[in-house]
Amino acid sequence: MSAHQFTAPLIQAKSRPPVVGATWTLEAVTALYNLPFNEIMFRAQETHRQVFPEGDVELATLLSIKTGGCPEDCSYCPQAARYHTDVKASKLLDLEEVLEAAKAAKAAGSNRFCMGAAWREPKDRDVEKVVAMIKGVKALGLETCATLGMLEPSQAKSLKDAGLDFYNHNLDTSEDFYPTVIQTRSYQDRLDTLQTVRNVGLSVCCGGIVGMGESREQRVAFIARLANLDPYPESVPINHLVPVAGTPLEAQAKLDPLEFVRTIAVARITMPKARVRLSAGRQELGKAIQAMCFQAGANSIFYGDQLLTTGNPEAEADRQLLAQLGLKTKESCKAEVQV
Ligand code: SAM
Ligand code: DTB
Ligand code: SF4
Repeated sequence: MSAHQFTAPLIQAKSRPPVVGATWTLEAVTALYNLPFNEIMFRAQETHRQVFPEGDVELATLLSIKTGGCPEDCSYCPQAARYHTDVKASKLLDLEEVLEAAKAAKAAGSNRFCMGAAWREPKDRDVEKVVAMIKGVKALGLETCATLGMLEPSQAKSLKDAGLDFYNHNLDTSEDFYPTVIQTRSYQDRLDTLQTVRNVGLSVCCGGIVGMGESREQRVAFIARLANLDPYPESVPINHLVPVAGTPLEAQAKLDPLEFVRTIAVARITMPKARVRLSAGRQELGKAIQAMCFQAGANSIFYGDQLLTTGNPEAEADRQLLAQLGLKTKESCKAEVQV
């Protein structure tokens, strides 16, 4: 076969536009998951290149502003008070500590600073303190994100007025698998907070965890649910379960890494304009699987040596990986434009 014959069908397929504004049926998402591996990777790349031609990677740094002691029962979470893990509960950090961490994140090249608290829901006096943190972090020139649990409308409004850009609140899995993982709140509680957050004009960061023992069908339903949110989230963190000793999921069998890559690809195809973030569990994936995830359309990572309580690749290792793969960061792209 000549080179010309070989490239012709690829050029034809490349013109397929990203699917926007569609309702994703379970059948359509199942069909994507079932594609031959090279085909799903090709389609994810096709979508990714059309929507993000610069191919940059967003760097988000996480800080646990209130660790442990959480009253919820999320089976995966080392911060739930009822499980006996190595996590020590601590009180809300001071403003100065948060701003020091944000300055360090900015100096290391982060785009976004995400503040996470192990709360079921914040009290109004907690929100006041987080408002001061958001204002301080914004003043440093970073995008801000917070994940504080369920919110009342007035609390969401206070956060928005303080300059918060994103609120992270995950659906975590499919509606039918959810009660096997969490009993202290319902799927509808999560959807209600997401609506509250949208109503005040905040951008939504919403994703979940794979590898908790859910079936392929349940992963399909989870991704379809995210993609059918109207509008779908601007940021989609896909966490790989980190099985933490002392949690009910500590001995969960590991998901096949290629199934994780497929999940990233399906998220990219069904939510073309979202930043799809490789989140918890990235350290355990290794370089080759991470590289495949970037090929599958992931374009955001948590950057910094620590997530909330679990480990993350060292920032230097990430810089080397991105350089090895020839991937630019969002900050470096911005700098090029400004020159
Ligand atoms: N308490 C708030 C809440 O639940 O929305 C915010 C913090 S919570 C730790 C944020 C997210 O971290 C969870 O929704 C879950 O997706 C992820 N997460 C927590 N523990 C994890 C683990 N062991 N492995 C993977 N992801 C995890
Ligand atoms: C998200 O989906 N992943 C991040 C962020 N949102 C807040 C949290 C991951 C936490 C992993 C477990 C830990 O480090 O405690
Ligand atoms: Fe609490 Fe959030 Fe952990 Fe659930 S995931 S136990 S709500 S900190």
